[in-house]
Amino acid sequence: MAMLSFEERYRVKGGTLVGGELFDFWVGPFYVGFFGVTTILFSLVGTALLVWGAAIGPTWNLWQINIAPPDLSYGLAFAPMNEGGLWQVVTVCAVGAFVSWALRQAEIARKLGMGLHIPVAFSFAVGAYVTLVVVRPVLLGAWGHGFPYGILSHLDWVSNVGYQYLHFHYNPAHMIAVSFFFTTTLALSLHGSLILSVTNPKEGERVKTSEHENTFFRDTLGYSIGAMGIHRLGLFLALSAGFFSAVCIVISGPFWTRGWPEWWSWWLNLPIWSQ
Ligand code: UQ1
Repeated sequence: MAMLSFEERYRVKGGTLVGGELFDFWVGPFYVGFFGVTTILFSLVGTALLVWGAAIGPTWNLWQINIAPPDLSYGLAFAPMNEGGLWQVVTVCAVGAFVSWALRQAEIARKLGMGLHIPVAFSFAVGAYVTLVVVRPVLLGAWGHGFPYGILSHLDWVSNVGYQYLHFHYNPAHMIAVSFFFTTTLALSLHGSLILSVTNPKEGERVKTSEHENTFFRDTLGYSIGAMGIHRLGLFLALSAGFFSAVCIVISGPFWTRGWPEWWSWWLNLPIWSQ
């Protein structure tokens, strides 16, 4: 893509967290920076290891390729490469690449004098992944509790772990996470449709303003959250969805080992039901 004329103005020096001016340059449209270099290195090594894992494995069928974590008997030790060690190194590469990507976002935001909202938001997604493959396995005492890297295999893992707790939909944090996911889609569909409805007038008509946006929701609901408010609400809903997803899996095992339906016996055990 050709460099846009206004990009020159934003290609300012500084804002780096590591490396000073050494990596403070662009390649085509992409800002590099120290963390651009580390992102590329971790991604290339991680991807190459996944391909190698597929090559020494039984299939090239994209759906069935599986890079599994070590057996539970290895605990938190290093495993041989062909017995889960590959999964361990790939996990290091993935965490390295994701954290590098967040820090590159932070450097670009600092360079442009913006808030750090984007790297903070992305960190919630990274946090959810790290909860699955590092925090929960460490709390349970074995890397074997991480999920396998494969399309069908990771689906099987989710299904199996879900059934270990009999009925995962009874997990209260899972309920909260699902509610936040649905509410996020509600908020974005309301916001997206509202913005398109005011900015796509019929031929010859004027684009409508925020007065129309506010009035629509005051007429409909008696309340408008406002142009800034809807974005704050959207960010809160989306981050909460990711956060409670991480909570719902990290409490399964480390803090609750029985079926999730049984957790609700606290309700039946309330003293108000006894005579
Ligand atoms: C809203 O009130 C609002 O302010 C004008 C928007 O901003 C453009 C919106 O996108 C939406 C969806 C709403 C309505 C949301 C609530 C929570 C009342």
